[in-house]
Amino acid sequence: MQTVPNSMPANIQIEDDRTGLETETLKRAFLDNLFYIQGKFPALATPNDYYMALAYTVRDRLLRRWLSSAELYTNSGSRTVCYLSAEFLMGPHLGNNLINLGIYNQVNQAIEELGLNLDELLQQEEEPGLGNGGLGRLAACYLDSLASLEIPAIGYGIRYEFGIFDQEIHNGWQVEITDKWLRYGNPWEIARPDWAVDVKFGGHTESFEDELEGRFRVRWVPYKVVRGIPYDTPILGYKVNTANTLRLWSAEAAESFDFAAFNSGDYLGAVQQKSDSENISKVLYPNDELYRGKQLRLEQQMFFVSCSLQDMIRIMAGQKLPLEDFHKKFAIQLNDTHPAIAVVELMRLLMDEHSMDWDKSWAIVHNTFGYTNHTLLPEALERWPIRLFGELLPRHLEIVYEINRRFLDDVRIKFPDDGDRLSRLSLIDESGEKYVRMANLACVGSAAINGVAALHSELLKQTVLKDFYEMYPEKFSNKTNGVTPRRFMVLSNPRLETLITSKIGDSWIKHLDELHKLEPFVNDPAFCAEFRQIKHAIKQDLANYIKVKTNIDVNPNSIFDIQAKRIHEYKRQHLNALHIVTLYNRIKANPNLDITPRTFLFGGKAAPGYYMAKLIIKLINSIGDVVNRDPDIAGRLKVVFLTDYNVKFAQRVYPAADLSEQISTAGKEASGTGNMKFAMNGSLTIGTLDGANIEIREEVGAENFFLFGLSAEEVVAKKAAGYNPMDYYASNPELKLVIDRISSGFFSSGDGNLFKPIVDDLLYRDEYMLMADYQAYIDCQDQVDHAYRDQDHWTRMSILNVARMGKFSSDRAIREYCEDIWKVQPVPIELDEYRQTQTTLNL
Ligand code: 26Q
Repeated sequence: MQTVPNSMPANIQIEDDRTGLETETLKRAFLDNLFYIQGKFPALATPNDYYMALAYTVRDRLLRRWLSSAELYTNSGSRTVCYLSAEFLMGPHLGNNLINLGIYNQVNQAIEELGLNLDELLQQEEEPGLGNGGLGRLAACYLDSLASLEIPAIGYGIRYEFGIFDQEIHNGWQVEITDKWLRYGNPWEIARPDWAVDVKFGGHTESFEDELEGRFRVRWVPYKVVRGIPYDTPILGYKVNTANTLRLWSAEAAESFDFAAFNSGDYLGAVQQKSDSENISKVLYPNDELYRGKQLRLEQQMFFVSCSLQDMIRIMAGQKLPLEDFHKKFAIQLNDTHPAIAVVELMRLLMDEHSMDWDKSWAIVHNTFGYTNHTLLPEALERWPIRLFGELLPRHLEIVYEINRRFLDDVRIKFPDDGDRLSRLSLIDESGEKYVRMANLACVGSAAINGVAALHSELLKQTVLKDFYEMYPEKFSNKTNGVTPRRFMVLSNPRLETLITSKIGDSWIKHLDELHKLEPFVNDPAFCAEFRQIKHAIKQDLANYIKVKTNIDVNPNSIFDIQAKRIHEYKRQHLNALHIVTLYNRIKANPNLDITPRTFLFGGKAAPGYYMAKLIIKLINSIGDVVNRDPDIAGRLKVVFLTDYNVKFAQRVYPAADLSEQISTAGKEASGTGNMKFAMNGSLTIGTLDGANIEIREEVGAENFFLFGLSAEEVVAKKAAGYNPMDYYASNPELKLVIDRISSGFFSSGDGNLFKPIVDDLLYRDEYMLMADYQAYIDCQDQVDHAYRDQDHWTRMSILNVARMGKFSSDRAIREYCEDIWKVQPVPIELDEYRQTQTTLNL
């Protein structure tokens, strides 16, 4: 509530309908939006109309923060972080904004008094699934932390018309459905067509002499020009006034280009050009098992990178800042190599469009960028065929060659007479067909290079980026990933949040290390009992949901054993499946076996072109069909494949887990972030020494973590010594029985061929060493079975996991990036309470 200034009598207190937080005001604003924005009387309104009315009501309440933040960043000399990412997997905005604005309870009450249910309205939101998995979700968590830490930041990406596909399961197989997330409109974004920019593609270059300075210059005559329209979404910090911007670019035809064709009578040609242009931001590429160089993908990367860099230059011009200070104004982070073309595009913009010379431009460029690597799989490294690259980006290829020439000169000075090293470091792969190597470009063009977990950063230095480490050791560091506790604890697990806050206050939400204060409560029986009841209630909720969705009954007293992540051979969902078949076989052989009841839950999408991953989904569903129907098994094992795993669903799943499966082959998972979300909600982890699992185990204590399997070093050593998976099959009768059951057609209505690709791979290749890790995994699962029988002890381990997960807040990760890489400081936002009530324009 605010006092209205001067022009009104001072004693009147009113609340603005667009900002007020009293229940009556919220109700009035909601009904107003329903009427004036959705154009509906309540009697005709659909649940989606109610959701939209509430979304606009909330958006109104954050606009003042948003515009004030933007204004202050423009007027202050602060350095701004620009997070360039081809993916932002934001998840639903409404609930998160209620939490971060601190108005969840008020809004809940207002909605209730209107006879509606807030949870139901929250479920209405179509989530913006503009990412594949970990990398895109990490970008979203980092935006939350940047805003919460009051750091000026802009997230730059692509406004895909279709995000990650929706998954359906037909007869056990994955079927992909187009994700039409914009179908009912998006209340969170504001288009800013006045800041549109043009991006050139194709054509050729011409050199000329600069008339004024007599310098050699290059002009790029493109074949086509595409216009990028920015759409802005506010990103609120948690209980601060900061609201940063996520700016996503949508592609349109550049009008001036259609005209030429139009005037010459080629109307259909002009329309074709228009639709070709719009294709660029049409669909998110699903990540594949293999890197494939698709032209449209390179166009997407160039498109959003060029739009974003031009936007930064526009911002500088608006502030009358000299371009020489670009690196002082902006720190740009490359989220993997997907935006790495930015190194070249910034050179081009500075030299060709702003007449700067090479040395000055290069000094700016390599003081601007940081590069985060997210993979150790060599087959996943991006590289573009020279021919494709040169046809689409002729000027960029010239600049790449020049960067490379100068870089290799530096290499020769540091490592004379080392031709092999030169060819490994070169930005151009010349071993066969020629390629531009994007990771090499990112390393040369960046001041800082980091991996995403301690092990991953070490392995980077020893393997894929070894030569770059030897060339530039000072550029390398580790930044272990983190996740936002606002979305993944407060919003998704309100019962746990309330319990924790009742004991230690609520400052842990901003300072997650304070969860340590929970440790003494492991000796408080009342606390433990309450903690256990909460977990049980959440499991019951998920069980109800599963019943509605799949008609499968699951027992909330069973162990909820969950593996939720993209389906990939290296993540080894099929190792989990081998365990299920092992237990099944044991019970069939011994119907009175004493075994702790378990529910195996899987969630995750397979890349549409990744055959083995799709077959693994079919295998899990096929095993489930048999296990769930077998009366001998009743009450002991259940297998459920949770269809269409996404952020919204993940928020239900993490809090309900007892056991979190993090079972990748050691050395393959860069970090993992689901592992963190599970553990901070009290699941125990069964996992390998891979990615961030190692650090999670260090934090929570080895005695509160189920470790198994080969280490990364052992994996390498075993391969070097000549790995033969068949040896394990031949010498382990239980494993042999499992494999034989699968290949016999037992789970595939007698079809012995269906799972042959999986079986043959395991027996004759087994790149991810399931056979080598099988027995250790089974033994470890037996320990889990026993541990779960002592519920008091299990609960204590679970509480200690929550209490010791503070390190894995994305706030910690972002603080490290700010200090070590970006060199940026917080800029707190002061709100001028009265600005938005002005009735005259002070221009
Ligand atoms: C590349 C080229 C063409 C089309 C698609 C892609 C593509 C898209 C997305 C390649 C990779 C991705 C996503 C990778 C990813 O999510 N990596 C994960 O990043 C997480 C955050 O750092 C880590 O925790 C995971 O370990 C890592 O697998």
